[in-house]
Amino acid sequence: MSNANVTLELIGAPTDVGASVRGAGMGPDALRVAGLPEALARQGYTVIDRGNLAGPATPWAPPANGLRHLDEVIAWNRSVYAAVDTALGTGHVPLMMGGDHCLAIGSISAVAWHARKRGKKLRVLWLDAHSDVNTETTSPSGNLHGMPVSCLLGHGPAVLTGWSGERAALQHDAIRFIGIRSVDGDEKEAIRTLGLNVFDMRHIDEHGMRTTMTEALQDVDEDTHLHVSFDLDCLDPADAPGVGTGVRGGPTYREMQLCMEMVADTGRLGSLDVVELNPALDVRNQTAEVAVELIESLFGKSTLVR
Ligand code: 4U7
Ligand code: MN
Ligand code: MN
Ligand code: MN
Repeated sequence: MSNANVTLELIGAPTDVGASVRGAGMGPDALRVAGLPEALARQGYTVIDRGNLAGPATPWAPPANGLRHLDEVIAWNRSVYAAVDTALGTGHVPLMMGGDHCLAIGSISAVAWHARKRGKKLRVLWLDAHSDVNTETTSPSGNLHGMPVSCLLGHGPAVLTGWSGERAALQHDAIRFIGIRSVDGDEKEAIRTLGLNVFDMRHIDEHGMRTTMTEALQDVDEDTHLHVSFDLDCLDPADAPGVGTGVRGGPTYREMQLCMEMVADTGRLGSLDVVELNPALDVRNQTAEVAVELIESLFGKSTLVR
């Protein structure tokens, strides 16, 4: 299928409701300023920018019962779910521009519903410095951007689970984590008991990005819907300073390029989240520009004809 027959639908979700550092709400516009729609159009895709979704302001209240801004997180995720559901229902590829990572609850729940309806095997690549598998009882912060994986596995607060039509949007073996290097004590326990597939930085150090991605993509086949949830703090902060919860020691720009190229090579990418970009902490929009270059590779841009 030529790229022109693929419609990419950009969906902005300008909120920092799940985070503790302000600024992720400016992410969608920073990606536009960095030229994301034009870059994808240059690759021949049909690109529709849906603009930004609306939702409640962030109250900056303390957590209640272990959860900060739960009502607002629900509202934003409902909007994201509806927009991603509409895009997939039209046969488009949704590209959700956050916003913080709590928005993956709505986005991936909608993706899971559609994958199941079409009899597709769903695989999720979670590119992140963090494992985001806290719950309201384990989270040291109460911030919901640290809990989306639990919600999607059916272990989060009841109001944020079951959106895909099943208790768990994802089975434990449907998600692969890449670039992890900051895991809270109780998250380590959860990773072990849930049997999650974590390719942490030590794994990438020892085996390299190429072997890591070969392993992570090993069961992706022609019946697979592949979703990438790209938290920009996965990258080393030297390359991507514009994030709220940066952690030293991440993949370099080149390693991340290879990761994206290997995903593109599968030809199975069906949906994408780009989250946690914080323009308030960025240096001349550098992180947004890096994100655009990586997304170009993710959608198949390469230096040579292959
Ligand atoms: B992100 C944290 F305690 N684990 O739960 C938490 F270190 O979406 C950070 O990956 C979560 O950026 C980071 O608050 C969430 C913390
Ligand atoms: Mn993160
Ligand atoms: Mn994250
Ligand atoms: Mn973050």
